Amino acid sequence: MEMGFSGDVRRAAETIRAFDEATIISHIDADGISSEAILAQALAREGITARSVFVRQLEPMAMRHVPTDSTLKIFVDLGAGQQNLLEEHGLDAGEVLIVDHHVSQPCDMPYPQVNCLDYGHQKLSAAGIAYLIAKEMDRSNIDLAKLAVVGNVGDMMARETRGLTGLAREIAMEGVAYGNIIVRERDLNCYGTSTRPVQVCLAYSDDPYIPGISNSTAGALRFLQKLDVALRADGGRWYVWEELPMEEKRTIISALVQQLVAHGKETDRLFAETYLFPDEMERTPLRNASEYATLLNACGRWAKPRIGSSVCRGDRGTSYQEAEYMLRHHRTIIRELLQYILETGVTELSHLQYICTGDRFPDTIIGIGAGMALSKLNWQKPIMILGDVTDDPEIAKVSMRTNEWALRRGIDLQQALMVAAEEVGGAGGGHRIAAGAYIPKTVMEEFADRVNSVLEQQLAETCQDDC
Ligand SMILES: [Mn+2]
Repeated sequence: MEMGFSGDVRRAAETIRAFDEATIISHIDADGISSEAILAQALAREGITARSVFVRQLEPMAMRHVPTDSTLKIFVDLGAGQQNLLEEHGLDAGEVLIVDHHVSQPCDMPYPQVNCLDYGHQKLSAAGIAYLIAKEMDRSNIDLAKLAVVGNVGDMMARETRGLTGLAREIAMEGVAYGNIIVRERDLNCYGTSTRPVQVCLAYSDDPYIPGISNSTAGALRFLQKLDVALRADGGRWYVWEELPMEEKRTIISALVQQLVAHGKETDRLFAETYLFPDEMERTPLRNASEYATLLNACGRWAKPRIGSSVCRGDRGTSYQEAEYMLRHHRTIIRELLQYILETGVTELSHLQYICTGDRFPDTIIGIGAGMALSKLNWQKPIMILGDVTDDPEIAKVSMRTNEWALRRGIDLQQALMVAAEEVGGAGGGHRIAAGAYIPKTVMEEFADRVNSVLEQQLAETCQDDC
């Protein structure tokens, strides 16, 4: 039997081929939606009928959407950490396939699973694995590499390394070979390079923070006007970064480097590898991986993952219009959340900072808010946001975020939330850098204290070994 990750991928493709019908159970974020779209298309091309079920989280309540029928149940971007739930639901090992990149839960039932974590691939998302399975089913599925890149970028696999690495990057290069991806190696590390006027793009970016430019559209415009570059097209429209000639991009980047150097700042984070999609319409959020992923996240967060999935499958009509509307709405609410956090202020404990947002914002976006707020607050302390859950008045949703700096010091949010949530009768999970939990609302403050002491312990343990 072929061993290793590629063996698992091959067996998964064989399992899928053995069925005529499948149910794909996936997560509502960009990675989950792109994973579902990859598998749904690969299955359809193979003549396998597939129905999709999207869930916010695979918890007991959500299990009722999982059918107990003769179809193959493919759990993607979830399932590894909830195998006991599958067993309780009465699912047999022969009718399940788990495609996941989250920490696996021990389970008596030997569910077949393709999980890159088991082989040390930390920087590959579920969409990447789904793509590898699709390609194993048929080489012609190489066109789906583009969606795998969207999923990987959406799951932050490129963020800390400022570009995809390992298998995720190999997949991007397959898209380059196919022709629907362009990789730009040392591009501007900025969000909105396909849709925002250059000065807006620069002003909205604060990583790295550039004095006089970050957080100031007027400042960014003054900066650009001093350079010899054309900022407007015929008719007065502002150019977006992506459409500037290479030479002008170089002029702007070297001026930005000078600006950073003049303030004694590092210039590394000014650059990142970016992924462009030349087959999409210019100046739309579908033109690059990070804006495409945000569009899918917006669909999921507003309970319309199927709209996102249609866009992934090529609908550029009604579904795309609806998705774009949700993206605009999404940005407004996130901006309000960030403002709320900064204006209200966080409670600082010794090893974390937290804030309760109550019912002001939907629980589906507080994680994004946490990530954005971290860079504007004390970045050395992980941030925790607690908020109400729409459909359960007794439960609070917890979202935590930290950074690579803290990970290197031994912080593991997944472990901290899992341990602390279990103690109060809740449940937690996720990744070392970003994790979440559901807990009873009555114990929010004790919970924050408890997580604080787990984090303290994690740091102490790492220091014993290394310091
Ligand atoms: Mn994922």
